[in-house]
Amino acid sequence: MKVAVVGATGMVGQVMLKVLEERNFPVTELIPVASEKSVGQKISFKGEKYAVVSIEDAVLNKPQIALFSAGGETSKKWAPEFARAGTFVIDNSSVWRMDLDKKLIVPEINADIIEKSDKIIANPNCSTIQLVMVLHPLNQKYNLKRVIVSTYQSVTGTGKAAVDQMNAEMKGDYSVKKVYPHEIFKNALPQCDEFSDEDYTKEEWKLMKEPMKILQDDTFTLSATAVRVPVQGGHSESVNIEFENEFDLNDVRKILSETPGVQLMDEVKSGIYPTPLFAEGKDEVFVGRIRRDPSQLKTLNLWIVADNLRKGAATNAIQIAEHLIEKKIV
Ligand code: 11C
Repeated sequence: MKVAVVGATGMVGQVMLKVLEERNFPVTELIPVASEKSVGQKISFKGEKYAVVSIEDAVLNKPQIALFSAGGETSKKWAPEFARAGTFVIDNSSVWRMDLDKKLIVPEINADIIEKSDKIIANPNCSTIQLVMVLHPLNQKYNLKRVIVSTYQSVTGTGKAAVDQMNAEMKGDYSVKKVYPHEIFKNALPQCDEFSDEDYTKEEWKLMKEPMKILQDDTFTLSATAVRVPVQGGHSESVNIEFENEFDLNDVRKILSETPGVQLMDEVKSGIYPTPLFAEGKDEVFVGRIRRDPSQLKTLNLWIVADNLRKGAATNAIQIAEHLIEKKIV
């Protein structure tokens, strides 16, 4: 496969390259794409050096697959150009996710809806992916009624400049350009991304809309609060789930322990529950702290953690690409 990675020098792009290598994805030619200032820079991949090319040159090269993680504006302008050239675009930005003509895919849940005509496929938001990986199997058995999620999102979700801000603040240096409206070190900001409709942030709206599309189920409601915390990598979520049906807690644990891509870590007596440090660099979605909500019937609380750059972005995108190959769509 001729594979373009658009945004190859960015945080997600770098993890995409690593995951392509690790999973031994059948890359015959890598086309790393980045902004004009990086053109010509060499990228190492599987022991070879590849020169970064411009996006114009990458389209002309007609890759079979293009993994995009270069921001919404680049995706909006260039994904259709690649699609016209016959490339399958797997896009990590938010621009196509809620488009009625585009599929929003988490492979373990809904890869079977992808068709040959789907030339632009959307990768969901990182905090959405880890949430639906847990909601989906429970919805199938017990039927979701209402979900309340509060996130604890790491700074890699914002990008390199945010990591630089946090690291500088840790050293007492407050001179670097602030990415966040407040200090992030020793802090918690109830704001991920910009504020939008009804005083919710864009991140909260993604969390409140994308799950219904992925699960193809609009019969449940979902309310979200997204918080940025001074964690380098890995997003955590505290989730309150009300079901239509009565559930059995041991069965919930059994279902999650048997769900591909989900790893149960729920032994509180031994201090076992997931943390972002543990999840860093791993592809699974980790779940623990599963307990009944004593304030309401048919309701439970749990805690979900995943590496936002892996399953939340790069790994999910590459799993979609693997599905295209496996089903002979590409
Ligand atoms: C964050 N979830 O942690 C965001 C990053 O729509 O793909 C990814 C934004 C997106 O801030």
